[in-house]
Amino acid sequence: MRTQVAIIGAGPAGMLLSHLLALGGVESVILETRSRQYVESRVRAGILETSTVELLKSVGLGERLEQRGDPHRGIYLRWPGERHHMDFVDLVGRKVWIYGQTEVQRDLGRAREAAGQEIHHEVTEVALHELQTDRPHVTFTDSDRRAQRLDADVVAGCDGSFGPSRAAVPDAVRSTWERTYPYSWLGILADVAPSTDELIYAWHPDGFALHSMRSDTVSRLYLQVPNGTDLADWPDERIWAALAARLGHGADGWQLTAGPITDRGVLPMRSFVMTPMRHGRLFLAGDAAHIVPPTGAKGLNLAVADVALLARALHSLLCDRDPRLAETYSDDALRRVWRCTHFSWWMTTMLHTSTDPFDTQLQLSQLRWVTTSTAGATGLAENYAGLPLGL
Ligand code: RFL
Ligand code: PHB
Repeated sequence: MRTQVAIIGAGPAGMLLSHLLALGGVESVILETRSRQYVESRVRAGILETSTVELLKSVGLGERLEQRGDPHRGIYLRWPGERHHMDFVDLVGRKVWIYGQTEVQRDLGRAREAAGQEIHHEVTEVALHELQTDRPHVTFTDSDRRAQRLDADVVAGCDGSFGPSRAAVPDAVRSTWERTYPYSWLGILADVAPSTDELIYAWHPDGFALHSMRSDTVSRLYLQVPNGTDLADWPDERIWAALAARLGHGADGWQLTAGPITDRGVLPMRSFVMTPMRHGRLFLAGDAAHIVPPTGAKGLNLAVADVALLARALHSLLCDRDPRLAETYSDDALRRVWRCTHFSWWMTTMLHTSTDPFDTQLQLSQLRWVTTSTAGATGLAENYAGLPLGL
């Protein structure tokens, strides 16, 4: 098999890249270890920045997003005795949208299917070769257990945090930066109308809690829990009681309504960046190159921002024989990556309860500052609602 761009991974980064490349007349083939059904039903991100929404709309992926996406003006920040609304529209003129990653993934799946995109699902043994030549190739075993070889001009590593692309960059030329956190999130999806109109981020001595949502009838909620938490120790009643206490049920008449839990999981928190995001003819995008803790709602948006840059760079490289954007891709993408890495770390360390009493006082001081100072609030709003693409 031969194509222009071999894309590894059919998550949002890989699927959107194939879509943008096709619009510019560049061919690609996607390889994915999971089934389409699995990829489209993974419950993950929920918040899209303005620039993500604008990009999706501008490339014909906005129809369901416009019908079902729920624009929010901002978020609530809460801690015992305090409740503040941060209005991003007033502060920086930008909104955010509630639109699940599952929906984005379905929109991409339908669009690529309609365009006849070649996607090999349920492949195994994906390996990257000859990345430093202009004839790289990828070998894999297809779903019928046949060994295959895909030749390409370029390989795009969009295979998330556990894929083989990142590891294909030799240790001698790569640098990694990492921070692990002493806590995880226990996340639930529940068949109950959200108890809030916009997201609530809550600091509480027992630990952080977040009230998010997917629709008028489905809520998404998270609790800070220690690393290594076993879901078996968290029956439904314990989850709802902890959420009620941390989110402030009963304070100023606010009530949290519980409901049947339909999905649950524990996810560790990690910050990770690998540089450069390019090695020869291999280009990394999304979680394959960087991971942020979810507190800033940045992971999916950052994957989209990488891919917007990468599609343009590959178009110039392959259609105009102009390598300049491909050469600067890593540095260009990393500016936003580090901004989002800092913001996600900052939101995480401001909101997750620490055992150090000094840290606790700093957190409360920071919360008071961002909720009472226009300068502080604007900084949070600008980062959360997201910078325009290209910055
Ligand atoms: P993905 O989505 O992980 O896709 C990578 C794909 O590669 C496949 N793969 C392989 N394919 C071929 N060969 C191999 N050897 C392969 N190994 C793996 C995988 O099966 C998969 O299909 O990475 P991508 O495309 O870079 O997208 C990144 C986003 O998925 C991620 O950053 C976000 O979900 C992060 N995130 C959030 N981001 C936001 O912007 N806003 C949010 O509100 C938000 N909330 C979240 C989140 C992530 C979460 N979890 C579970 C990690 C909430 C959660 C709970
Ligand atoms: C979500 O809705 O899943 C969500 C929202 C905001 C975050 C993280 C996750 O910061």
